Amino acid sequence: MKQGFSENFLWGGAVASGQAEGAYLEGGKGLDTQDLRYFDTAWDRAKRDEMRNVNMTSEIFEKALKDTDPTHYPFRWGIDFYHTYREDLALMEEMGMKIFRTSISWARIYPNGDDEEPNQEGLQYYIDLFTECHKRGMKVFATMLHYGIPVNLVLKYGGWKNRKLIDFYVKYAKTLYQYLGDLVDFWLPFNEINCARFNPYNGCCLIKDQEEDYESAIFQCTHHQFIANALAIKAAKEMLPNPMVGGMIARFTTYPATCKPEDVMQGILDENYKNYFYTDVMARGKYPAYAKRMFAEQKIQIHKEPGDDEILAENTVNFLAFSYYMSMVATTDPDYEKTSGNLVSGNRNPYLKRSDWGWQIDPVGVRVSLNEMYDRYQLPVFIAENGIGAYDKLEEDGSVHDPYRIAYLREHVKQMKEAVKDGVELLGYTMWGIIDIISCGTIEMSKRYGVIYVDRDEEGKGSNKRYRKDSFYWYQKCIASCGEDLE
Ligand code: BGP
Repeated sequence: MKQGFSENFLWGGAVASGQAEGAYLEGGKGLDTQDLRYFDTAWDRAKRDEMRNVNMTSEIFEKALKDTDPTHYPFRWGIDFYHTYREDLALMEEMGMKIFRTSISWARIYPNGDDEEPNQEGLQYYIDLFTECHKRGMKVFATMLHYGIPVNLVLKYGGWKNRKLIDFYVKYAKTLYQYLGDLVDFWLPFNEINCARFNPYNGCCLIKDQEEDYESAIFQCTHHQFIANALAIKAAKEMLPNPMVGGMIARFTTYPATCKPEDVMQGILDENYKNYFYTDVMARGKYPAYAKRMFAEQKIQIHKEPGDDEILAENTVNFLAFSYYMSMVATTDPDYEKTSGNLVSGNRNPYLKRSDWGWQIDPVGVRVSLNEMYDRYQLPVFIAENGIGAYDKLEEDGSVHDPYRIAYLREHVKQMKEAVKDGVELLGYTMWGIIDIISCGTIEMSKRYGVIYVDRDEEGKGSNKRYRKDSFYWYQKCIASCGEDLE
C-alpha cells in the first residue's frame, strides 16, 4: 500500500490579489469589481451574513464607483501585500513552503480590460513577486482570475454576459504567458468557476436588480468563462513548453441526509449541479447529459456559438484543483435544520462541529472529495484552498495561540494522507489564507485563516506587523517531515 506523501509533494499556501495586495490604484492598476464591495464594521453577525448573500446592488455599485474613501472597502487596502510581499515570502520560506498560490490582478495588467497595450508596471510587479518566490525556494501557482475584473468591462460591455469578454480575457492570458510564462509552474484560469451560481457578483460580476432573467444570465456568463478557460488552455499549448493549466471549483461535497432513496438521489443531483457540471465541462470537454434536464427544470437558456463545442472538446485541463472547507447535506425535507457554509448555506450535519461562522468541519470529507474527483477523471488533483476562519487573539508577548487551527489542519492533512494511500495522485496543498487577509464572502479582516497574524483591524487600522501563530510552527514541522510529524 502506498505510504504517505511523496518527497516532492508541494506543501504551500494561498492568497488572492484582491484580498491581500491593497494598493488598489497604485502601479497603474485600474478599479476592479472587488474594490466596489462595501463593508460596515457596525454590521452585526446577522447583517454580515445577509450582506454576503446580497453581495452587490446597483445602489452600492453606483455609490462605490464615486467613493474615494477606502475605509468601507477593505479590498482596496487588504494587508498591503503589494508593498510587504518580500517580508511575507521570507516568513513562508522560513516555514519551508514549496509553492505559493496567488492571483494576478487583471486590472493591474490591463487597467480598463480593453487597453491596447498592457501596463508595464503591473507586469513588473508580478515578475518581481514571482522571482522572489523562486529565490526563496517556492514554485508559483498563479490564478489568472480570482473574481475581480476591470470595472470598465462591466460599465462599457456588461461584463461576462458579453461574449467580447472572452477575447479580452484571452488577450490577457497570452500577455501573462508572454511575460510570466517562465516564472509560473501551475496556471489556473479561473478561481472556483462554479462560484457564479452561488455568488453571481463575485463569480461573474452580475448585479441582480439589473437582470431580467438572472439564472440564464449566470449560465451565459459561465458558458463564456468555460470557453475562455478552454481558449486559455489552447494558448498555453501554443505558447508554453510544458503547460500545466488546471480547472478549479469550490468543492461542495454533499452527503445524503439519510439512506432514504429520495435523499440519496438528491445527493447525486446536488453533487452534479454544484460540482461535476463544471469539472465535467473542463475535464471531459462537453456539457454533461444531465445538464439538459438541469437547464430545463431551472428554466435556464443559454446561447452557444458554432464551434464552441469543438473548443471545449479540444482544450481540456491538465489537472483539477478545488477548494475544500466543509461538507454539505442533501435532503428532500424542506424543514431540515440549516447552517452556513462557503458561498452557500446548507443543511446541518448532526455529526459535525462548526466554525464560528457555522461552516461544518469535516476532515473525512476531504478524503471523500479526493477519491471521488480522482476516480471520476483520473487527472492529477491539487487542493488549492483549505483552512479555518476564526477569531484569533494577539497576546501581549506577540504570540497567537490557535489550537483550533492546528487541530483542523492536522485532521485534514491526515485524511489527505489516507487519500494518497487510496491511490489518489495529489500534487499539492496550498492552505488558504496562509497569512491573514480580508475574507472574501463577508469582507471581514476579523475572520482570520492565516498561520501568520496581521495586526490590522476591520477598518484597516493597526501596525500591519506580522506575527507567527502557534500554527506557523506546526506547519513548519509538518512540511519538514513531509506530513509525518503532525503533533
Ligand atoms: C473561497 C475563495 C477564497 C476565500 C475562501 C474563504 O471561496 O476562493 O477567496 O475567501 O472562499 O471564504 P471566506 O473568505 O469568505 O471565509
